[in-house]
Amino acid sequence: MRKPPAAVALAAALAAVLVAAAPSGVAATPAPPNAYLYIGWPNDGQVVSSGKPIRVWFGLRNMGVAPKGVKYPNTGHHHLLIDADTPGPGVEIPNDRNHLHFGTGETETTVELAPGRHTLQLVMGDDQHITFSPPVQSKKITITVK
Ligand SMILES: [Cu+2]
Repeated sequence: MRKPPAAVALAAALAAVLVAAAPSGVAATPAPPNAYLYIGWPNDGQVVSSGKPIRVWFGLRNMGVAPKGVKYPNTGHHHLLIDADTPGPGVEIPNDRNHLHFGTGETETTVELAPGRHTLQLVMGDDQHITFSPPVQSKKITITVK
């Protein structure tokens, strides 16, 4: 098998870099003015008992909740990030055990976490699970499970 000429490989690498560097916030849904997202419970620094579900309350002001797939101005749905960083504006929020989607419009949940320290943070996503611009996200809190 022949290797591609170095120039072709370089061009491909450069194209990959350009795609990765493209501004991601351009097409993001604009955030409603004064949107404010917060975790109502637990509190930052809270110590909770292991072995039982931890209730998490989602607080949101100046913005509405709509199920996933429903495009309506100034609405979105909640995402709870566990031990993860927010992805920034205009980015599709991953869907895995560290990024929980609440696509039917839930405003609270329960989670079970292993003993230790964990961070929790909320971020709103639009009808397509894409973060707003600017992002609507809560303060990241740390809790201890023991
Ligand atoms: Cu979502």
